[in-house]
Order: sequence, then C-alpha cells, then structure tokens
Amino acid sequence: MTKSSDFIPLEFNRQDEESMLRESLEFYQLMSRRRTIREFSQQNVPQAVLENALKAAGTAPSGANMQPWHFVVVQDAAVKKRIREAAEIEERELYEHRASDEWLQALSPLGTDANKPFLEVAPVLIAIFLKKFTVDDSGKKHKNYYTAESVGIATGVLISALHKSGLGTLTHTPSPMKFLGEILQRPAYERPYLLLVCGYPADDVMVPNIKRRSLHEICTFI
Ligand code: IYR
Repeated sequence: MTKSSDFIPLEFNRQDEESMLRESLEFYQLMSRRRTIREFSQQNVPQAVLENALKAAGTAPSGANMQPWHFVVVQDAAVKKRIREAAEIEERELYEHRASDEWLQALSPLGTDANKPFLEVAPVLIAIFLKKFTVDDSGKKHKNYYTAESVGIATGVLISALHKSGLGTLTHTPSPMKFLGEILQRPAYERPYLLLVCGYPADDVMVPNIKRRSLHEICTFI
C-alpha cells in the first residue's frame, strides 16, 4: 500500500460482546436523559470541564481533516449583553414578521418567543463558527470541505460531552447570526454556525413534554 503521509498503529480496544452491549445501552440511556433547557442558573462552571468538552469536540471527523471550526467561549457579562440585544432584535423580526404561520405553529409546543434572557443569565455562551477557509501562518487561504457536515458533527460531540459532564445546553440559532461575527470580531471567512448556551439548569426547571421517535420510525434495516 502506498501512503503519502505518516501512518501510526491504531489504538483500538476490542471489547467482548457483553461489554459492547452494556456500553451501547449506557450511552443511549445517558443521551436519552439530555434535554435542551431554556432556564439556567447563573452559577459559573468549571473552566477545565469546558476545556475538556471543547477538546472532545475538536476530535470530530472533518473533511480532509481540515477541522473547519472555531469556538468562542463568552463569559464576559458585557459581551453576553451585546449578544442578547442583537439576538433579540433578529428574533423579534422573526417572530413578528419573518416566520410563517406553519413555523410558529411548529414552535408553539416549545414555548419560545423573542425574549432571550438566557443569553445573559447563563454563565457561558459558546459561539461556534464554520471556517470556509483555513488561513495558514503565511496568510495563504486553504479551502475547507464538507464544512457544514464537519461542524455539525463537532457540535454534536460538544453537546454530548457537556451533557456527560453534568452541564445543560441550549442550541440557539438566532437568524440571521451575522452580528455574532461582528461582536466577536471573527474574520469574514468564518460563518456563525450556532450559539450554544451552557450552564447548570435553573432549580426546578421544566422542559416541554416532547417524545422522541421510536427506532422503527427513524431507522430502516435492509
Ligand atoms: N431561533 C428562534 C426560533 C426557533 C426556531 C427553531 I426551528 C427552534 O427549534 C427553536 C426556536 C429562537 O431561538 O427562538
């Protein structure tokens, strides 16, 4: 086999079937307890936990291993306030004008509206950017591939890692999100992808009584 780059042995832990079954079930049960929350405690979260979750996100597979993501972790109250104000302007526009009746109806079980207090209350906002290009040390631009797929996978890993670490999240997608790049001073080749709100859930937080589709609804075995 001809290989153009360095190869190293895979570190692979072969498990017996009993262990595979146990691990897969435990992971499913862990993930099934994840719920998006919209009310957060103001309590700060341990920095090392955030860093580990972000490192986990950075292990996600990506097109040509370009790792086309950038995470901005916002904990500064003044910056969070600016983000809230800008997001609420867009969200008012969405809820009052842009969203179709069908969209508003689909959202109604979630109880969302244009007010986004969690953007100031939660201790951490992680702004996730998708890099259309990577700029190397000499300033040369390299095109990235499958960026939406790659950043989506990394975001999923991040949400799972934060959940496993005992933190709650909210995937918030103010639309449009151009203001995020401006407030956080990101370069033009980075697109705001998602704003992940993170912290401990507020005491006695309630979540919508929604159900997940069963395996046979979401999956076909052939
Ligand atoms: N971005 C808005 C609207 C919204 C849209 C969807 I689709 C959701 O699942 C939830 C909310 C907001 O954050 O309120």
